[in-house]
Amino acid sequence: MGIRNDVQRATTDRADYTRGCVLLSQELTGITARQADTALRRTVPGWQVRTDDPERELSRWDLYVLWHYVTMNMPTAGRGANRAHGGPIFLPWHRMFLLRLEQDLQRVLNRPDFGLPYWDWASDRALGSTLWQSNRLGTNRGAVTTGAIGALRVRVTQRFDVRIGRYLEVHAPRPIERAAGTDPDAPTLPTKNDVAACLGETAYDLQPFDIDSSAPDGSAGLRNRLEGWRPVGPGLHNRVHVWIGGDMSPGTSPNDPVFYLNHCNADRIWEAWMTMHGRRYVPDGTANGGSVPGHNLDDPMVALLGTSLTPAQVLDAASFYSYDNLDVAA
Ligand SMILES: [Cu+2]
Repeated sequence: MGIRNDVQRATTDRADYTRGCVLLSQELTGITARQADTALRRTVPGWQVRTDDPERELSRWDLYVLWHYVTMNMPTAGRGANRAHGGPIFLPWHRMFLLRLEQDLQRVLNRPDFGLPYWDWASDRALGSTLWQSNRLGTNRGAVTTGAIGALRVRVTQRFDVRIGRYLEVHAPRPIERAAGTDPDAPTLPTKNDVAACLGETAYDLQPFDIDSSAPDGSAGLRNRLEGWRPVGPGLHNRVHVWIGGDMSPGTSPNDPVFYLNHCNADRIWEAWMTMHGRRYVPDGTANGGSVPGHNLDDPMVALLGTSLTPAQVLDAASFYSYDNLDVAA
């Protein structure tokens, strides 16, 4: 069982993490762009993969990108909601997603006790932070071509076309791209006050269990505040995506290793919240507790790699990993 440490403090874990990400992006699966296209078209009518080379192989890393994209494009009831975002399922689904990547990293690193590191963005907010040195996570503006993740390659990118809508492009391998701090919607990273406000939420989630979840007293529920839709968006998790920009913006954002560092910190805040408020989750699928199919306590979550889990099965992280500390707003 791994301990999840601060990426800025845990030197060995950071080096292992960046090395493991590159290894997974170099591990070809035998699954081609053409096969991914066939599978996608079979899943949902109108979905497709476009490519200049149907025989191009996807890496293990690319399968996570594909998994995230697919789940994000499976809508559920509620405004802005899908099977992984915009509703209560957001935190448990990403917990399962990170768990699978963590297990893959343990395998390629041959380190069964490896724990995914987290990035405590609220205490590491500078554009010039050492995190962005080439021997850490690489530059936060432009293409990441040198250093620890300079060899990581992106092959799967979300695109939009007015005639066919959203689609996936499998293209020639290229480096990760970022544009930190350039989007006027998120000129800065979230603050410790923002994190403290998450811990102050007493409900896990609120009606209508989507991106509008909020109450007249200003509360938004832990999930909606931490995901970053209310009371002011983009906040918390969403704000980190928008602040980094580039490959971190679209549904293919797991291309960037920073995706997992951000989600690991969001998961840590959720864990801190449960330590304070109890391991509570809504909706439970009953008439009284509310029901949103695909988001309920015992609904199986969309799993492309590994077996599916339910929110109930991941509510207690202790059976999978632990955090070095839960002083998330300190
Ligand atoms: Cu996501």
